[in-house]
This record gives sequence, C-alpha cells and structure tokens, in this order.
Amino acid sequence: MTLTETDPFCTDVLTDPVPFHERLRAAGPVVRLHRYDVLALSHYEHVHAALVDWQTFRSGAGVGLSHFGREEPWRPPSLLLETDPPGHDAPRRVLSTILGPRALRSLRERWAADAELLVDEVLARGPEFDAVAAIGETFPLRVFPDAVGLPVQGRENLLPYGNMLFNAFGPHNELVDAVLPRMPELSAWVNSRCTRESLAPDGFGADIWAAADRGDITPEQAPLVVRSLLSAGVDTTVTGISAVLYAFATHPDQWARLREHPELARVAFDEAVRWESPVQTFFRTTTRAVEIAGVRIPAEQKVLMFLGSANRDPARWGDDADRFDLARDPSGHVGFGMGMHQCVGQHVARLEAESVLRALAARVETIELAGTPVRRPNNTMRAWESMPVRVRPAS
Ligand code: OVM
Repeated sequence: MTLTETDPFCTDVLTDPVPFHERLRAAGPVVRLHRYDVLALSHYEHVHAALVDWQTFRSGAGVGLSHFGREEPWRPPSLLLETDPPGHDAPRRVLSTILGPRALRSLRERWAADAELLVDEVLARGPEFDAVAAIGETFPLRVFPDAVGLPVQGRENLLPYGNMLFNAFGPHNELVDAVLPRMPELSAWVNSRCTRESLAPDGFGADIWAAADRGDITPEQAPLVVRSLLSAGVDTTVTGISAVLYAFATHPDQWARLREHPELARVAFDEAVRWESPVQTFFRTTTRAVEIAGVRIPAEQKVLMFLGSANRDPARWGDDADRFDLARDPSGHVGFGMGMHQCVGQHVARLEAESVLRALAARVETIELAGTPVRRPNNTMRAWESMPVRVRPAS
C-alpha cells in the first residue's frame, strides 16, 4: 500500500482538490494518509463498493475523522448520518416520506415563482453580481427554512452553523479553530429551533413531530431529526446551486444548450453535483477486517471516501471526466452518496436547483465570470466565498 504525505485537509488541497485527486488515484486504490490513521479510497469502483456495503463500512462511529468509540462527539450523533441499522431505519423512513417526490409536489409552483421573483430582483440591480451571495445563498435561504417552518428570527445562524458542522468532520486544523468560539452558541441555537413549539404548524418540521405522534419515531428522536434538516439542508444546496452556476459561467456552450432545452435543468444539476461534488468527503469505519483491491484493512479502521475523486475517475466517466457536459448521463455519481445513506434530501435539492435554473434560463442569454471566483476552504465542502458574474439579459 502506498502512502501520501499530502494533507488532504490543507488549504491548498481544499481550495483546488482536483490535482490531488489525480495523484491519489494514480497512487493506487487504497492509500495511507500520513499524519492521520486513515486509509483513503479515491477510485469510483471502491468508493461505490464501500458506500453500498454498510455492514462492513459503518457510519455509527461517525462519518468524520473522529471515532465516536474513542472520542466524545461534539454533538449528539445524527440519527440518520451517524447511525447504522436498526436505529437508523425509522428516522430514515420518516424523512424519506416527508422529503419524497410526492410530498414536494405542492412546493413546485411556489418555488418556481420564488425563483422567478429572485432572478428578476437580481437582474433589476444590473448585469453584474456575486452569484454566490445573490442566488446561491439567497434562494435556498428564502425557500428552505420556510418549508421547514423555521421562524425568521435567527436564520442568519444557519450558514455559520453549516460551515462549522462541515468543518467539524475533518481534523482539528485551523479551520476548526476558527469556528470553535461560536460552537456552543450556534449549537444551542439550532437545538432550540427543533422543538415542536418553535416550528410552524405546517412544514417539514411539523411533519416530523406528526410522525412522532403516530409512533413512527419516538418524541425523543423528533428534535434530532429536525436537526438533520437544519444541518444538511442549507449549506449543501447553497454549494450545489453555486456549483452549477459556476459550471455554466465557465461553459457557455452548455448554457446555450440549457436555454434551448430548459428541461435539462435537472440533469444539469446532477452533472454539476458530479463535476464539483459539493460534499467532497465522508469517512466510514470498518466493522471487521476486509480486503480492498488486495489490500487487507483491519477492523475499526477509519476509511476516507473521496466522493469528488470517484466522481471524476476516468475509469468510470471516461477521458473527459473533468468536463461539465449536459450530454453525459451523470446517474450513478456519488455526490449524494450511494446506498442506504444516500442523500434523503436530494429531491428537495433538485427542486431548488431546477427552479433557479429554469428562471435563469428564461431570462439570461449569456452568463460569464466577471472576475476571479474565490473559494471558501472547508474540511468537507467544496464551497465558494464569492463568484463575480456578468449576464446579458434575454430580450
Ligand atoms: C445530519 C447531517 C449533517 C450534515 C450532513 C448530513 C450530508 C447530515 O445531521 O444528519 O448529510
């Protein structure tokens, strides 16, 4: 087994992970990460195989670097993300119904109108704007907290909480140091928003409490399931929508194609999730000794899944894996994970992105970068700080 001295959580790699992923894949299917007691999987085949084998690669010891059996988690573990069957299954069933395609049907028209309104507002201010601040962050923050039933007061904490949470899956580096001071305050705020009383009587939050009333989950589980919505539902879509805007701002031919075929909005979003992989990495922990590509891995070993690398592995995606291409079929990408834990909110994410892309495609002839976009390094997310763009409105 080969070893890499490169720290995958250093600022250089987090800001520009693609060259590192190429070296990682070239180094072999299983690579030891120097300085962490961690093995890395970077090939699509092996990342996929590990994600679908939850019996061997468990999530209950945490999907960050920290092993919950050896270190106290910084918050009570998520009942979805950081739990294995059987405990995982009831919360998962409840949330997949609440966030399923049927339940979202009533949001479709509302979100389309919200997106049209937002894009009109943005365009009225002029042809140049920061796509991250004006759309990537604003649209999810306009529609998702309302859909959850979160009170308006305090919503400014959602993005800082997410940034903290996704950093906390990584090692205790300077990114974690930077968010540590606000951890108690942001945690307390999120927890306080998960009670039945603090949520609107309609919305995903109330739906979760109704599931507790029916006995589908326990009343003790309900606030933690609400917490998962607030944890996983904001930064992910902000980063995903920013990613697809970046993809189009740098691929004018693909924008022209979307303009001609707005029904490609959905596949465009999935292709952007493959291409950028907003969630770059998650860990698993082995439950037993196992062999991967001839390499023997001991039990209780933290294994790091490079989703972003698997999503650009030429062995799966071909020689043009690095190209954002609406002609590609991106299904099978692991940007939403794969298997039992695959993103339970993916239909929400797709509906948000589709609403934004359709509104933009109907109103914007061309979109291009108007300056250098700036990354926001994060231990888990491939995020953006800012993305100056210039558009030509459609006549
Ligand atoms: C959760 C959670 C938190 C962060 C991410 C996530 C991508 C889930 O608390 O359940 O899924």
